[in-house]
Amino acid sequence: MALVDITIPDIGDFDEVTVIELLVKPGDSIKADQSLMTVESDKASMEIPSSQAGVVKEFKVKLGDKVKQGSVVLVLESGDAAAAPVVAPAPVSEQKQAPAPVAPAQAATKSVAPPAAAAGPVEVRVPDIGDFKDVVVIEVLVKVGDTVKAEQSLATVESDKASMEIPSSQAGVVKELKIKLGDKINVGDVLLVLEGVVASAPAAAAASPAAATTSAPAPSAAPAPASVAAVPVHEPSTPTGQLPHASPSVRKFARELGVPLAEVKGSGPKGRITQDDVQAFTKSVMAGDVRTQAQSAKAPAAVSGGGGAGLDLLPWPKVDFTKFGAVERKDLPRIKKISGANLLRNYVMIPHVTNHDDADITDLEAFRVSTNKDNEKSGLKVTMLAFLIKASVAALKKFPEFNSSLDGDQLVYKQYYNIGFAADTPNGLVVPVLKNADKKGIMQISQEMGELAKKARDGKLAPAEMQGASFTISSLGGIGGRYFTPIINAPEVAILGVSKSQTEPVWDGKAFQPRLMLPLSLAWDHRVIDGAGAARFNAYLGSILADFRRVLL
Ligand code: CAO
Repeated sequence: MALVDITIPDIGDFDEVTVIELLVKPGDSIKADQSLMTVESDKASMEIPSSQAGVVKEFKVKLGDKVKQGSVVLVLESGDAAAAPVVAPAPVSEQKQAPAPVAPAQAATKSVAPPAAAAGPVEVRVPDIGDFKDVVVIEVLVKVGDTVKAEQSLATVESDKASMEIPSSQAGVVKELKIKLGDKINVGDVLLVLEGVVASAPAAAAASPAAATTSAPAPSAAPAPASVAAVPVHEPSTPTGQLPHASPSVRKFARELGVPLAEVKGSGPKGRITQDDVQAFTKSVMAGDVRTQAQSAKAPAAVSGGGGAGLDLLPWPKVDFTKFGAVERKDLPRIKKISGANLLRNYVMIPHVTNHDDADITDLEAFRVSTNKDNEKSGLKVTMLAFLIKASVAALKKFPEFNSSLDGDQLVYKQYYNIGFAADTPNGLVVPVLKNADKKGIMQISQEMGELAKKARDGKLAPAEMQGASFTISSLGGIGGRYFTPIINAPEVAILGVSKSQTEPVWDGKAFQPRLMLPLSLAWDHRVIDGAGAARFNAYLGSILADFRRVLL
């Protein structure tokens, strides 16, 4: 029994590569040539084979470590005493049995020299890919008509131990592709024909190895959806002995998104995972159609017995509507996409309760009508909403928790009274904010509200005009209906819904009197407000609307 250090063999011109997957674990018995780990640069991934048989004693590297030729990666307990002195495996070219990793740097840098200042079409050939023969084209990354830069990856090729991207030796426009998926190619084979090759192009092909491998743009530069960051990054620390079948750029793309590649179904030849597969998987997870293993592990079971930590809903029903009749599809307007996401969060995350009440606005309406008559010439019209804003400010002052926000275990009481009001626009719902309503009279409120509502309808509201509300009113009074349950506009804690007033018989103790009654629907966050407080708020608001002089008290 002897302990043997297994080192990284000759990996060509690469300075450093990253350990991305461990394929064995301590205690495993391994054969000579068996793959121990996968390492990766931005252009190639390759498996590192063991130079001899034995039992894995200890890893000297972990995922994410950078290694280079000669780095000790593993200690092996070898049964072969003769093998004990072996410390560093022979360079690739000398290894007879262990299929050494290809030196992909050569592929990336030692491109076939382009003809200088070529005017006509130029053939781009397979560069030196080390000892590998008959590598299979598993991905063609460009098409006829594409403009390619020097060093841009043209195709991914693969052997049973490594996959690598073949860069273009120069810039130009792809005139003709000479390869297709599944082709077996060798050094010197023509990959494609480029035209419009410029005289300066050869300079790129002469770039240093490091420059050649780092300057080439990754073929998959799609931005990662921000929310995908929430998906735990795939950490393949438990060796599976089997790598998901994907090219280096696809692996990199998946890692950037935190996509567990092992869970992605490949649609390429022999189940190879393409960038489209990773994107489709990400979309499915985002849409809730698919769950990663990590998400499943965190979520409760679909039936009773779950921990209640997640919603654990059934997938959204998928219906082929055309089975039932003609349909037309239209994209949701931008505002609806944005407001929809906000409304959903608020609806799901806030324990809403709604109190309904009526306010007697008979006298207030008479005052409003006479005020409008007095101001007829000015063109400024006062609607009930202006009075509701003013009355709400009085109620917010009396019940300050309605003008607060929840921040962890603290309540933030605002000492300003900025009232948002929902406005219906051709593009969807927006909520302009009337600032410092406590400092303004009914006429000024009416005027500013009119201006904000017009801007809202014209789609000209500035972001600042939709921010900073401490309470919101949603009035459907101009349209109709009797009570509704508005959704609280987080991080506010309450919202007032107002419906159309109508004359109703109200008992005055002796007889029914015709009174103009305004339906009020106050939705509140039960984490902050109690039912009794909400009932008091509504009653107080109603009392002010019934007799506005109470504001002065
Ligand atoms: N009861 C009876 N009539 C009412 C009323 C009420 N509660 N509120 C307003 N009215 C009347 C007004 O007096 C006006 O009458 P006249 O045409 O005779 O003058 C008419 O209804 C139209 O009012 P308005 O809607 O133009 O003005 P407003 O100040 O009441 O509302 C605004 C302005 C921008 C809030 C409104 O136009 C609007 O967009 N409302 C929809 C809000 C909404 O979509 N809420 C739901 C959000 S949740 O999806």
